[in-house]
Amino acid sequence: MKTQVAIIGAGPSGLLLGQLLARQGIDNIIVERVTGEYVLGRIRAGVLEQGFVDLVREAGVSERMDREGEIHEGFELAFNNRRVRIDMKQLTGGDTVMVYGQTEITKDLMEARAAAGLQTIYQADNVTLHDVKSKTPSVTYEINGVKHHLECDYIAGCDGFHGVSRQTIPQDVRTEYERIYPFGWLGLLSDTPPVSKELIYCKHERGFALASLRSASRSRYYIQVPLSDKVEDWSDDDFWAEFKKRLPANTAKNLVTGPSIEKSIAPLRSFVCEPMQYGNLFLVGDAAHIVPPTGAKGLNLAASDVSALYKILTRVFKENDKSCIAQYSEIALRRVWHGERFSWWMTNMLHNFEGLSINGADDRTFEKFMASELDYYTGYEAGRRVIAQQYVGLPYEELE
Ligand code: FAS
Ligand code: PHB
Repeated sequence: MKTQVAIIGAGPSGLLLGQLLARQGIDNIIVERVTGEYVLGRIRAGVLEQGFVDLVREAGVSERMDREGEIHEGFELAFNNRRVRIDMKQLTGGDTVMVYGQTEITKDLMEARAAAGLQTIYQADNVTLHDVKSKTPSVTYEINGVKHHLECDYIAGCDGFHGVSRQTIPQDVRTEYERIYPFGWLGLLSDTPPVSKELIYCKHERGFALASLRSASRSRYYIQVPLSDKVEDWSDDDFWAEFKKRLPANTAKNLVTGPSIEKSIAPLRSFVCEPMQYGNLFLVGDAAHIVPPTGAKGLNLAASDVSALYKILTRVFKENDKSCIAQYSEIALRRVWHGERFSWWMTNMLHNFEGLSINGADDRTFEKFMASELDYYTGYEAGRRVIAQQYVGLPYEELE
Protein backbone atom coordinates (compact mmCIF):
# COMPACT_ATOMS: atom_id res chain seq x y z
CA MET A 1 0.00 0.00 0.00
CA LYS A 2 1.18 3.61 -0.55
CA THR A 3 0.03 7.01 0.64
CA GLN A 4 1.47 10.52 0.80
CA VAL A 5 1.19 10.91 4.58
CA ALA A 6 1.02 8.00 7.03
CA ILE A 7 -0.61 9.11 10.29
CA ILE A 8 0.07 7.02 13.40
CA GLY A 9 -2.82 7.29 15.87
CA ALA A 10 -6.54 8.06 15.49
CA GLY A 11 -6.88 10.39 18.45
CA PRO A 12 -7.83 14.04 17.94
CA SER A 13 -4.38 14.96 16.52
CA GLY A 14 -4.36 12.24 13.88
CA LEU A 15 -8.00 12.66 12.90
CA LEU A 16 -7.85 16.46 12.65
CA LEU A 17 -4.64 16.37 10.60
CA GLY A 18 -6.06 13.67 8.33
CA GLN A 19 -9.22 15.69 7.71
CA LEU A 20 -7.33 18.92 6.92
CA LEU A 21 -4.89 17.17 4.56
CA ALA A 22 -7.70 15.33 2.75
CA ARG A 23 -9.47 18.65 2.11
CA GLN A 24 -6.30 19.77 0.32
CA GLY A 25 -6.33 16.59 -1.74
CA ILE A 26 -3.36 15.16 0.16
CA ASP A 27 -3.75 11.40 0.49
CA ASN A 28 -3.33 10.00 4.01
CA ILE A 29 -3.93 6.75 5.88
CA ILE A 30 -4.30 6.50 9.66
CA VAL A 31 -2.93 3.45 11.51
CA GLU A 32 -4.44 3.04 14.98
CA ARG A 33 -3.59 0.47 17.65
CA VAL A 34 -7.05 0.06 19.22
CA THR A 35 -10.68 0.16 18.06
CA GLY A 36 -12.60 3.35 17.34
CA GLU A 37 -14.93 2.53 20.22
CA TYR A 38 -11.96 2.36 22.60
CA VAL A 39 -10.71 5.76 21.40
CA LEU A 40 -14.16 7.25 22.02
CA GLY A 41 -14.28 5.72 25.51
CA ARG A 42 -11.49 7.99 26.72
CA ILE A 43 -12.93 10.99 28.65
CA ARG A 44 -10.44 13.83 28.47
CA ALA A 45 -10.41 17.50 27.56
CA GLY A 46 -13.35 19.87 27.58
CA VAL A 47 -12.13 23.40 26.78
CA LEU A 48 -11.25 24.43 23.22
CA GLU A 49 -9.24 27.56 22.37
CA GLN A 50 -10.45 29.78 19.54
CA GLY A 51 -7.57 28.54 17.38
CA PHE A 52 -8.77 24.97 17.76
CA VAL A 53 -12.38 25.96 16.98
CA ASP A 54 -11.24 27.79 13.84
CA LEU A 55 -9.25 24.75 12.71
CA VAL A 56 -12.23 22.43 13.17
CA ARG A 57 -14.31 24.88 11.11
CA GLU A 58 -11.59 24.92 8.42
CA ALA A 59 -11.71 21.12 8.47
CA GLY A 60 -15.44 21.32 7.69
CA VAL A 61 -16.39 19.33 10.78
CA SER A 62 -17.82 22.05 13.00
CA GLU A 63 -21.59 21.76 12.49
CA ARG A 64 -22.38 19.88 15.75
CA MET A 65 -19.65 21.74 17.69
CA ASP A 66 -21.16 25.11 16.68
CA ARG A 67 -24.64 23.82 17.53
CA GLU A 68 -23.93 22.08 20.83
CA GLY A 69 -20.71 23.72 22.05
CA GLU A 70 -20.97 26.49 24.68
CA ILE A 71 -19.06 29.74 24.29
CA HIS A 72 -17.55 30.73 27.64
CA GLU A 73 -16.53 34.36 28.24
CA GLY A 74 -14.96 33.84 31.66
CA PHE A 75 -14.07 31.45 34.46
CA GLU A 76 -13.49 31.76 38.20
CA LEU A 77 -10.58 31.19 40.56
CA ALA A 78 -11.71 30.47 44.12
CA PHE A 79 -9.22 30.69 47.01
CA ASN A 80 -9.00 32.00 50.60
CA ASN A 81 -12.84 32.31 50.69
CA ARG A 82 -12.64 34.66 47.68
CA ARG A 83 -13.84 34.25 44.11
CA VAL A 84 -12.13 36.13 41.32
CA ARG A 85 -13.67 36.01 37.85
CA ILE A 86 -11.29 36.11 34.91
CA ASP A 87 -13.35 38.01 32.33
CA MET A 88 -11.59 36.64 29.27
CA LYS A 89 -13.75 38.52 26.76
CA GLN A 90 -13.18 41.92 28.38
CA LEU A 91 -9.51 41.34 29.20
CA THR A 92 -8.52 40.06 25.74
CA GLY A 93 -10.68 42.39 23.66
CA GLY A 94 -13.23 39.75 22.69
CA ASP A 95 -11.56 36.32 22.82
CA THR A 96 -13.45 33.41 24.39
CA VAL A 97 -13.19 29.62 24.65
CA MET A 98 -15.64 26.89 23.71
CA VAL A 99 -16.72 24.06 26.01
CA TYR A 100 -17.19 20.94 23.88
CA GLY A 101 -15.79 17.57 24.95
CA GLN A 102 -12.79 15.98 23.24
CA THR A 103 -14.88 12.83 22.89
CA GLU A 104 -17.42 14.77 20.78
CA ILE A 105 -14.74 16.33 18.57
CA THR A 106 -13.19 12.89 18.07
CA LYS A 107 -16.58 11.40 17.19
CA ASP A 108 -17.31 14.19 14.69
CA LEU A 109 -13.88 13.74 13.07
CA MET A 110 -14.28 9.94 12.91
CA GLU A 111 -17.71 10.25 11.26
CA ALA A 112 -16.42 12.83 8.76
CA ARG A 113 -13.46 10.59 7.89
CA ALA A 114 -15.69 7.56 7.35
CA ALA A 115 -18.15 9.60 5.28
CA ALA A 116 -15.30 10.79 3.04
CA GLY A 117 -14.20 7.18 2.55
CA LEU A 118 -10.79 7.94 4.04
CA GLN A 119 -8.85 4.90 5.31
CA THR A 120 -8.30 4.29 9.04
CA ILE A 121 -6.73 0.97 9.98
CA TYR A 122 -7.82 0.01 13.52
CA GLN A 123 -6.45 -2.71 15.80
CA ALA A 124 -3.02 -2.54 14.18
CA ASP A 125 -0.40 -4.43 16.20
CA ASN A 126 3.36 -3.99 16.27
CA VAL A 127 3.27 -0.72 14.39
CA THR A 128 6.85 0.04 13.36
CA LEU A 129 8.32 3.06 11.55
CA HIS A 130 11.11 2.44 9.04
CA ASP A 131 13.73 4.58 7.21
CA VAL A 132 12.33 7.84 8.51
CA LYS A 133 15.53 9.65 7.45
CA SER A 134 15.25 8.37 3.88
CA LYS A 135 13.11 9.60 0.98
CA THR A 136 11.09 6.38 1.24
CA PRO A 137 9.95 6.02 4.84
CA SER A 138 7.41 3.31 5.59
CA VAL A 139 5.23 1.79 8.29
CA THR A 140 4.67 -1.89 8.99
CA TYR A 141 1.91 -3.30 11.19
CA GLU A 142 0.07 -6.52 11.78
CA ILE A 143 -3.64 -7.28 11.56
CA ASN A 144 -4.55 -10.63 13.15
CA GLY A 145 -0.92 -11.66 12.81
CA VAL A 146 -0.67 -10.78 9.12
CA LYS A 147 2.05 -8.21 8.37
CA HIS A 148 1.29 -5.19 6.17
CA HIS A 149 3.59 -2.58 4.64
CA LEU A 150 2.62 1.05 4.04
CA GLU A 151 4.93 3.19 1.90
CA CYS A 152 4.68 6.97 2.29
CA ASP A 153 6.44 10.28 1.79
CA TYR A 154 6.00 11.52 5.38
CA ILE A 155 4.95 10.10 8.75
CA ALA A 156 2.95 12.10 11.32
CA GLY A 157 3.45 10.56 14.75
CA CYS A 158 0.10 11.34 16.42
CA ASP A 159 0.27 8.33 18.71
CA GLY A 160 0.28 9.97 22.13
CA PHE A 161 2.65 9.75 25.06
CA HIS A 162 2.92 5.97 25.01
CA GLY A 163 3.21 5.67 21.25
CA VAL A 164 5.97 4.33 19.04
CA SER A 165 6.82 7.50 17.08
CA ARG A 166 8.83 9.41 19.68
CA GLN A 167 10.81 6.24 20.43
CA THR A 168 11.74 6.07 16.73
CA ILE A 169 13.87 9.19 17.15
CA PRO A 170 17.26 7.94 18.41
CA GLN A 171 17.83 8.58 22.12
CA ASP A 172 21.01 10.56 21.40
CA VAL A 173 19.03 12.88 19.13
CA ARG A 174 16.16 13.46 21.58
CA THR A 175 16.25 15.80 24.56
CA GLU A 176 13.37 15.16 26.98
CA TYR A 177 12.27 17.64 29.63
CA GLU A 178 10.01 16.35 32.41
CA ARG A 179 8.42 17.34 35.68
CA ILE A 180 6.17 14.87 37.51
CA TYR A 181 3.74 16.38 40.06
CA PRO A 182 3.28 14.70 43.46
CA PHE A 183 -0.50 14.25 43.02
CA GLY A 184 -3.12 13.25 40.42
CA TRP A 185 -6.62 14.32 39.35
CA LEU A 186 -9.59 12.11 40.12
CA GLY A 187 -12.16 12.98 37.45
CA LEU A 188 -15.88 12.18 37.50
CA LEU A 189 -18.41 12.55 34.68
CA SER A 190 -22.12 12.64 35.59
CA ASP A 191 -25.41 13.38 33.90
CA THR A 192 -26.26 16.06 36.45
CA PRO A 193 -26.74 19.82 35.86
CA PRO A 194 -23.40 21.65 36.34
CA VAL A 195 -23.00 23.36 39.71
CA SER A 196 -21.86 26.54 37.95
CA LYS A 197 -22.43 27.98 34.49
CA GLU A 198 -18.73 28.82 34.26
CA LEU A 199 -15.67 26.77 35.24
CA ILE A 200 -14.42 27.26 38.81
CA TYR A 201 -10.81 26.36 39.68
CA CYS A 202 -10.69 25.97 43.47
CA LYS A 203 -7.57 26.17 45.63
CA HIS A 204 -8.45 24.64 49.00
CA GLU A 205 -6.48 23.49 52.03
CA ARG A 206 -7.90 19.99 51.40
CA GLY A 207 -6.65 20.11 47.82
CA PHE A 208 -7.47 21.45 44.36
CA ALA A 209 -10.91 20.98 42.77
CA LEU A 210 -12.29 21.93 39.35
CA ALA A 211 -15.95 22.33 38.47
CA SER A 212 -16.28 21.94 34.71
CA LEU A 213 -19.03 20.75 32.38
CA ARG A 214 -19.87 19.19 29.03
CA SER A 215 -23.40 20.60 28.59
CA ALA A 216 -26.35 21.95 30.60
CA SER A 217 -27.08 18.38 31.69
CA ARG A 218 -23.62 16.81 31.94
CA SER A 219 -20.94 17.78 34.50
CA ARG A 220 -17.21 17.09 34.62
CA TYR A 221 -15.59 17.49 38.04
CA TYR A 222 -12.06 16.87 39.35
CA ILE A 223 -10.33 16.74 42.74
CA GLN A 224 -6.61 16.55 43.54
CA VAL A 225 -5.75 13.17 45.08
CA PRO A 226 -2.50 11.61 46.35
CA LEU A 227 -0.53 9.62 43.77
CA SER A 228 -1.07 6.53 45.93
CA ASP A 229 -4.88 6.65 45.48
CA LYS A 230 -6.61 4.18 43.17
CA VAL A 231 -9.93 4.96 41.50
CA GLU A 232 -11.48 1.96 43.28
CA ASP A 233 -10.65 3.70 46.60
CA TRP A 234 -13.25 6.34 45.72
CA SER A 235 -16.98 5.60 45.82
CA ASP A 236 -19.26 8.14 44.16
CA ASP A 237 -20.49 9.22 47.59
CA ASP A 238 -16.90 9.76 48.81
CA PHE A 239 -16.17 11.85 45.71
CA TRP A 240 -19.27 14.04 46.12
CA ALA A 241 -18.59 14.59 49.84
CA GLU A 242 -14.98 15.66 49.19
CA PHE A 243 -15.79 17.75 46.11
CA LYS A 244 -18.47 19.63 48.08
CA LYS A 245 -15.97 20.49 50.84
CA ARG A 246 -13.60 22.09 48.33
CA LEU A 247 -16.20 24.21 46.49
CA PRO A 248 -17.07 27.75 47.65
CA ALA A 249 -19.85 27.34 50.22
CA ASN A 250 -22.43 29.36 48.27
CA THR A 251 -21.82 27.10 45.27
CA ALA A 252 -21.60 23.82 47.16
CA LYS A 253 -25.17 24.24 48.39
CA ASN A 254 -26.37 24.05 44.75
CA LEU A 255 -24.45 20.87 43.91
CA VAL A 256 -26.64 18.18 42.31
CA THR A 257 -25.07 14.75 42.76
CA GLY A 258 -25.76 11.57 40.86
CA PRO A 259 -24.14 8.32 39.65
CA SER A 260 -20.81 8.62 37.85
CA ILE A 261 -20.79 7.55 34.21
CA GLU A 262 -17.00 7.70 34.18
CA LYS A 263 -14.44 7.98 36.95
CA SER A 264 -10.65 7.87 36.54
CA ILE A 265 -7.39 9.16 37.98
CA ALA A 266 -4.98 11.00 35.66
CA PRO A 267 -1.35 11.55 36.68
CA LEU A 268 0.02 15.09 36.19
CA ARG A 269 3.23 15.69 34.34
CA SER A 270 4.98 18.33 32.25
CA PHE A 271 6.90 16.77 29.38
CA VAL A 272 8.49 17.99 26.16
CA CYS A 273 10.55 16.10 23.59
CA GLU A 274 12.91 18.13 21.41
CA PRO A 275 13.15 18.12 18.45
CA MET A 276 9.60 17.34 17.27
CA GLN A 277 10.83 16.12 13.91
CA TYR A 278 13.45 13.68 12.61
CA GLY A 279 13.92 13.27 8.86
CA ASN A 280 10.43 12.71 7.44
CA LEU A 281 8.86 11.94 10.83
CA PHE A 282 6.92 14.70 12.61
CA LEU A 283 5.71 14.34 16.23
CA VAL A 284 2.29 15.87 16.92
CA GLY A 285 0.35 16.41 20.18
CA ASP A 286 0.86 14.12 23.16
CA ALA A 287 3.48 12.15 21.20
CA ALA A 288 5.76 15.15 21.76
CA HIS A 289 4.45 16.92 24.86
CA ILE A 290 2.24 16.54 27.93
CA VAL A 291 0.89 19.23 30.26
CA PRO A 292 -0.90 19.04 33.60
CA PRO A 293 -4.58 19.74 32.66
CA THR A 294 -4.79 22.78 35.01
CA GLY A 295 -4.39 25.16 32.07
CA ALA A 296 -6.70 23.25 29.66
CA LYS A 297 -3.82 23.20 27.17
CA GLY A 298 -3.21 19.52 26.32
CA LEU A 299 -5.62 19.13 23.45
CA ASN A 300 -5.14 22.75 22.40
CA LEU A 301 -1.38 22.39 21.97
CA ALA A 302 -2.04 19.31 19.84
CA ALA A 303 -4.20 21.54 17.62
CA SER A 304 -1.48 24.14 17.09
CA ASP A 305 0.97 21.36 16.16
CA VAL A 306 -1.59 20.09 13.64
CA SER A 307 -2.02 23.59 12.24
CA ALA A 308 1.72 24.05 11.68
CA LEU A 309 2.22 20.61 10.08
CA TYR A 310 -0.89 20.92 7.91
CA LYS A 311 0.36 24.25 6.49
CA ILE A 312 3.83 22.83 5.85
CA LEU A 313 2.60 19.66 4.12
CA THR A 314 0.13 21.68 2.06
CA ARG A 315 3.00 23.88 0.82
CA VAL A 316 5.09 20.76 0.10
CA PHE A 317 2.43 18.92 -1.91
CA LYS A 318 0.51 21.83 -3.45
CA GLU A 319 3.39 24.24 -4.18
CA ASN A 320 6.20 21.70 -4.34
CA ASP A 321 8.06 23.85 -1.79
CA LYS A 322 10.02 21.81 0.75
CA SER A 323 11.94 24.76 2.17
CA CYS A 324 9.49 25.10 5.06
CA ILE A 325 9.81 21.52 6.32
CA ALA A 326 12.68 22.38 8.67
CA GLN A 327 10.53 25.05 10.38
CA TYR A 328 8.05 22.61 11.95
CA SER A 329 9.77 21.72 15.21
CA GLU A 330 10.86 25.31 15.92
CA ILE A 331 7.40 26.77 15.25
CA ALA A 332 5.59 24.05 17.21
CA LEU A 333 7.94 24.16 20.20
CA ARG A 334 7.68 27.96 20.61
CA ARG A 335 3.94 27.66 21.33
CA VAL A 336 4.33 24.35 23.21
CA TRP A 337 6.69 25.89 25.74
CA HIS A 338 4.30 28.81 26.36
CA GLY A 339 1.54 26.27 27.04
CA GLU A 340 3.83 24.18 29.21
CA ARG A 341 4.84 27.15 31.31
CA PHE A 342 1.27 28.37 31.78
CA SER A 343 0.09 24.87 32.76
CA TRP A 344 3.01 24.48 35.21
CA TRP A 345 2.28 27.94 36.67
CA MET A 346 -1.48 27.30 37.12
CA THR A 347 -0.70 23.91 38.67
CA ASN A 348 1.78 25.41 41.15
CA MET A 349 -0.59 28.27 42.08
CA LEU A 350 -3.73 26.19 42.56
CA HIS A 351 -2.71 22.87 44.10
CA ASN A 352 -1.92 22.04 47.71
CA PHE A 353 1.73 20.97 47.96
CA GLU A 354 1.64 20.75 51.75
CA GLY A 355 3.80 17.82 52.77
CA LEU A 356 4.63 17.36 49.09
CA SER A 357 6.98 19.04 46.75
CA ILE A 358 8.56 18.56 43.37
CA ASN A 359 11.91 17.72 44.92
CA GLY A 360 10.48 15.62 47.72
CA ALA A 361 11.03 18.08 50.52
CA ASP A 362 8.06 19.83 52.23
CA ASP A 363 8.64 23.24 50.77
CA ARG A 364 6.45 25.68 52.74
CA THR A 365 8.43 28.58 51.29
CA PHE A 366 7.33 27.47 47.82
CA GLU A 367 3.74 27.35 49.09
CA LYS A 368 4.02 30.96 50.34
CA PHE A 369 5.53 32.15 47.06
CA MET A 370 2.73 30.56 45.03
CA ALA A 371 0.00 31.88 47.35
CA SER A 372 1.43 35.36 46.82
CA GLU A 373 1.63 34.76 43.04
CA LEU A 374 -2.08 33.87 42.95
CA ASP A 375 -3.03 36.84 45.12
CA TYR A 376 -0.94 39.25 43.04
CA TYR A 377 -2.03 38.18 39.55
CA THR A 378 -5.73 38.04 40.45
CA GLY A 379 -5.56 41.34 42.37
CA TYR A 380 -4.67 43.50 39.38
CA GLU A 381 -6.32 43.87 35.98
CA ALA A 382 -2.89 43.54 34.33
CA GLY A 383 -2.39 40.25 36.18
CA ARG A 384 -5.84 38.97 35.26
CA ARG A 385 -5.10 39.91 31.65
CA VAL A 386 -1.94 37.74 31.75
CA ILE A 387 -4.05 34.78 32.84
CA ALA A 388 -6.84 35.50 30.34
CA GLN A 389 -4.52 35.87 27.33
CA GLN A 390 -2.91 32.51 27.97
CA TYR A 391 -6.14 30.69 28.80
CA VAL A 392 -7.83 31.72 25.51
CA GLY A 393 -4.63 30.69 23.74
CA LEU A 394 -1.70 32.61 22.25
CA PRO A 395 -1.82 33.23 18.48
CA TYR A 396 -0.77 30.50 16.06
CA GLU A 397 2.45 31.28 14.19
CA GLU A 398 2.39 31.62 10.39
CA LEU A 399 5.02 30.01 8.14
CA GLU A 400 7.71 32.30 6.77
P1 FAS B 1 -4.02 10.76 22.15
O1 FAS B 1 -3.25 10.05 23.22
O2 FAS B 1 -5.37 11.27 22.43
O3 FAS B 1 -4.19 9.76 20.89
C1 FAS B 1 -3.11 8.94 20.46
C2 FAS B 1 -3.69 7.76 19.71
O4 FAS B 1 -2.60 6.96 19.23
C3 FAS B 1 -4.54 6.86 20.60
O5 FAS B 1 -5.78 6.60 19.99
C4 FAS B 1 -3.69 5.60 20.75
O6 FAS B 1 -4.47 4.42 20.84
C5 FAS B 1 -2.89 5.60 19.47
N1 FAS B 1 -1.62 4.87 19.59
C6 FAS B 1 -0.80 4.80 20.65
N2 FAS B 1 0.27 4.02 20.35
C7 FAS B 1 0.10 3.60 19.07
C8 FAS B 1 0.86 2.78 18.19
N3 FAS B 1 2.01 2.23 18.57
N4 FAS B 1 0.39 2.54 16.95
C9 FAS B 1 -0.79 3.10 16.54
N5 FAS B 1 -1.57 3.90 17.33
C10 FAS B 1 -1.11 4.13 18.57
N6 FAS B 1 -6.23 17.82 27.98
C11 FAS B 1 -6.96 18.90 28.31
O7 FAS B 1 -6.83 19.94 27.62
N7 FAS B 1 -7.84 18.87 29.37
C12 FAS B 1 -8.02 17.72 30.12
O8 FAS B 1 -8.80 17.70 31.06
C13 FAS B 1 -7.29 16.56 29.81
N8 FAS B 1 -7.47 15.39 30.52
C14 FAS B 1 -6.70 14.28 30.19
C15 FAS B 1 -6.82 13.06 30.90
C16 FAS B 1 -6.03 11.95 30.58
C17 FAS B 1 -6.17 10.65 31.35
C18 FAS B 1 -5.09 12.05 29.54
C19 FAS B 1 -4.20 10.87 29.18
C20 FAS B 1 -4.97 13.24 28.82
C21 FAS B 1 -5.79 14.36 29.14
N9 FAS B 1 -5.68 15.56 28.43
C22 FAS B 1 -6.40 16.67 28.73
C23 FAS B 1 -4.79 15.68 27.33
C24 FAS B 1 -5.45 15.02 26.15
O9 FAS B 1 -6.69 15.61 25.91
C25 FAS B 1 -4.48 15.08 25.02
O10 FAS B 1 -3.91 16.38 24.90
C26 FAS B 1 -5.10 14.69 23.71
O11 FAS B 1 -5.69 13.43 23.86
C27 FAS B 1 -3.98 14.70 22.68
O12 FAS B 1 -4.45 14.06 21.57
P2 FAS B 1 -3.46 13.17 20.68
O13 FAS B 1 -2.19 13.90 20.47
O14 FAS B 1 -4.28 12.73 19.53
O15 FAS B 1 -3.06 11.92 21.61
C1 PHB C 1 -12.53 19.47 31.48
O1 PHB C 1 -13.67 19.94 31.32
O2 PHB C 1 -12.29 18.25 31.35
C2 PHB C 1 -11.40 20.40 31.85
C3 PHB C 1 -11.59 21.76 31.75
C4 PHB C 1 -10.54 22.61 32.09
C5 PHB C 1 -9.35 22.08 32.52
C6 PHB C 1 -9.16 20.69 32.60
C7 PHB C 1 -10.20 19.85 32.26
O3 PHB C 1 -8.32 22.91 32.86
